Amino acid sequence: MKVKAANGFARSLKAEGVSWVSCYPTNHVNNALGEEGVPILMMGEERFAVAVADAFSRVTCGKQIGVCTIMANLNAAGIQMAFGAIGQAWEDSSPLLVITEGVGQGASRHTHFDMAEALKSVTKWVGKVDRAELVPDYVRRAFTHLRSGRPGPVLLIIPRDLGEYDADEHPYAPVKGWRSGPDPDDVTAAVKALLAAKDPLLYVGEGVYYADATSELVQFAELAQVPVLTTLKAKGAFPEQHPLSVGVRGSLADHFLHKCDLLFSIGSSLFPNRFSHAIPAAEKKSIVQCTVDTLDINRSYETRHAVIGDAKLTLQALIAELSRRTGGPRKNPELIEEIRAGKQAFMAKFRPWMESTETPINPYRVIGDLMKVLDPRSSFVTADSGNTRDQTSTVYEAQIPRGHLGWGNVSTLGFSLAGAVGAKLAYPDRQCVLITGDAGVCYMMGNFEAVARYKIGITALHINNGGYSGYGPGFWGGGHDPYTWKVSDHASACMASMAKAVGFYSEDVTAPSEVIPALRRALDENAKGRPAFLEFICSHHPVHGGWVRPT
Ligand SMILES: Cc1ncc(C[n+]2csc(CCOP(=O)(O)OP(=O)(O)O)c2C)c(N)n1
Ligand SMILES: [Mg+2]
Repeated sequence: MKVKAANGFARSLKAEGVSWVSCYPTNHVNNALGEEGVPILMMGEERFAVAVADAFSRVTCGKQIGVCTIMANLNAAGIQMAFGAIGQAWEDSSPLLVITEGVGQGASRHTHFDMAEALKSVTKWVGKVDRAELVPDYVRRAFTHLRSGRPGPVLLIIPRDLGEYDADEHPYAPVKGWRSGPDPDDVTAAVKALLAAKDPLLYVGEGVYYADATSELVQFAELAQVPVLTTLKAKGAFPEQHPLSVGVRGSLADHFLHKCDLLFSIGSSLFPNRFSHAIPAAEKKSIVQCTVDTLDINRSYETRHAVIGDAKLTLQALIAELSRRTGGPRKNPELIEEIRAGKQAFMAKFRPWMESTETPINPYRVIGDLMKVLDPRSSFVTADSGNTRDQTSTVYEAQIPRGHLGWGNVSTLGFSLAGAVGAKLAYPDRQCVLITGDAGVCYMMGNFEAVARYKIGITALHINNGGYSGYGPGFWGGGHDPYTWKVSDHASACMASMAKAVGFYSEDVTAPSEVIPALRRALDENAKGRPAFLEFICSHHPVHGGWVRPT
């Protein structure tokens, strides 16, 4: 049976289990999706359309692929606006599928923007379909890249004028994706190094999430009896209430990073970016790096032992080898006590801020109260760029896989809204909350209408501290950019009113005693399918607990 190329494409997405596509006009594929019964989510602008699809891939750890369509034909305005969002997915290795139209046959001389070329630097693969019957081949190839190896975004260009093909002659079957397992000799060497170390530390990256290996991780950590630190992107991959968890950042993470003589890494690039730790005195430590991508080996540090392969297969092999050598589970009560005492000291420092009754409200109070209201077993929290990320990632305890979404080198303002929306679409039964600052709110407001229109019941917490606080004076002495920090004077700009005007439930919260009741009211509204926005009038309170830098 003959089918138009764009319709054949829409059917292959259906076969791949794609349940919705986030969109922005124009793209001829949008209509084909409508005709084939694939729901489209029409967003407020391209960057958000990309970011929601990206976030969906992230929170489902690539089990479901987020797909978006963007305008890019003779008018490349859409893809130009989307570039930043695709760039973020690329730097954070997120398996995102971006669909554009491209220019028709013979029309390329009219355009100055070569989108395939421009997007190559931020994609794993670019495919341009140039004959209708090649649609299934290209989709097959795209999903192979999306489901195998190191994740990353893929761009498919599907021109408008391809015509039709015969779907019986060119059928489509979904792609499963393939994994590779580690070399047994490397596994043995890694386990020997682990057993020979005095103070090993397990350093966990997002690869553990994508390999669906969080339970193997717990098993391995308990067997090895080692402290476990996760990157910001991997927060929650190891339950943070576990006696072996040292969290993401703060005094405990700091202590064990300095103390360890062996850093045993799984699923991390170990690239010391802007929002991760460097390995202090790395030249004096042994590094074992288990990763799916050889690109990461000997990249930032000398890797003494590498184990190349999928994190789940690697952890299974490590568990088997370690059990064989140790005869099964051991206990390390001194280590457990060291972590317990360290957590107690950590909390002794933060609790006064998390329970502060000062006004304006201390931002840590908002996070502390949020932790009292949310059920950690069935919720999702993400934070935006700025102090909100740094304050949340330090004290918020993520207890389940993807109970928190963090990111790597690029943390673009406003992404937290996409993170929460992606999470709510993936896990409708979870309470999904984003924490953002004054800059983040401005970056996301144009999309509130779409979130309300689709009845996506998420809650946005706006920490209004009256400034771009990472930069201002009064926080860290003079501030590094003191001329550019003061914004969001609540007397002249009320973001909660704006949110209300486009359909959100909203409140201004000025009293600490009102934080919990307001959170409850917002979550109740979410349960009815209405998004909520709470604007907290907060104090200028600095971030405590930083990223470890080289010694
Ligand atoms: C798209 C983008 N542009 C610029 C930045 C740099 N940046 C990081 S945080 C920030 C200001 C954050 O201010 P606010 O949202 O008020 O959060 P606060 O730190 O005050 O809690 C800026 C400009 C960024 N992360 N993303
Ligand atoms: Mg601010």
